[in-house]
Amino acid sequence: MAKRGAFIVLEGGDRCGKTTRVALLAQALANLGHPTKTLKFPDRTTATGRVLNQYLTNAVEVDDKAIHLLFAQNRREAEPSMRALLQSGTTLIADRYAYSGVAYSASKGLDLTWCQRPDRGGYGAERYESTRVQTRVRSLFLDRLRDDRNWAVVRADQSIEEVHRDVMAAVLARAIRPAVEEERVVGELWV
Ligand code: FDM
Repeated sequence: MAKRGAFIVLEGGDRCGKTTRVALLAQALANLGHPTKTLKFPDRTTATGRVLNQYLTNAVEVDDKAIHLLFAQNRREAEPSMRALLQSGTTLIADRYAYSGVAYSASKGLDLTWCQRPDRGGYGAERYESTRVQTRVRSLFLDRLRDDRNWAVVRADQSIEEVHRDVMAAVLARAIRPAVEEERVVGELWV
């Protein structure tokens, strides 16, 4: 069986530098010879993504549980092509994924385990940019989600080069090595 690609997710609060990190990481992994593609969630270009964009920019109101499921649906739409890319050896780097889904919805009071359900196997200017929401999201990321076996926490209050060094160390150890050296098939999140 051909080696599969790694699936790397960068999560964090709004405006913490994820987009810069994704670009730098993609370049560094490509330089190491790994075919690499970047993704961003929510993907605001699809039909579900356009509704999510309206929600995030306060153009429409949507029930908390309904919008959570729509974010999950937006990821599910991308799943077949992501699996195909991973299985064919392309490493994927996502700017946010299901951890944001859980942290942002749980920050509004939804049950954390309920929030994980739609992504389980088989299945500022913007609304959230307030200190109150970001503080709750941060503690959900750090206190409730960090024990996850896939998860590495990187301090963002360092220079761009220092953060990149820490991101690379985490990515090589947690994602690239298991994907490339163990020939595993692409699994499920939160099984
Ligand atoms: N967000 C993102 C969620 O609330 N749920 C999700 O499942 C995902 C993927 O959308 F406020 C929120 C997090 C953030 C916004 O902003 C996306 P960016 O600037 O496009 O990352």
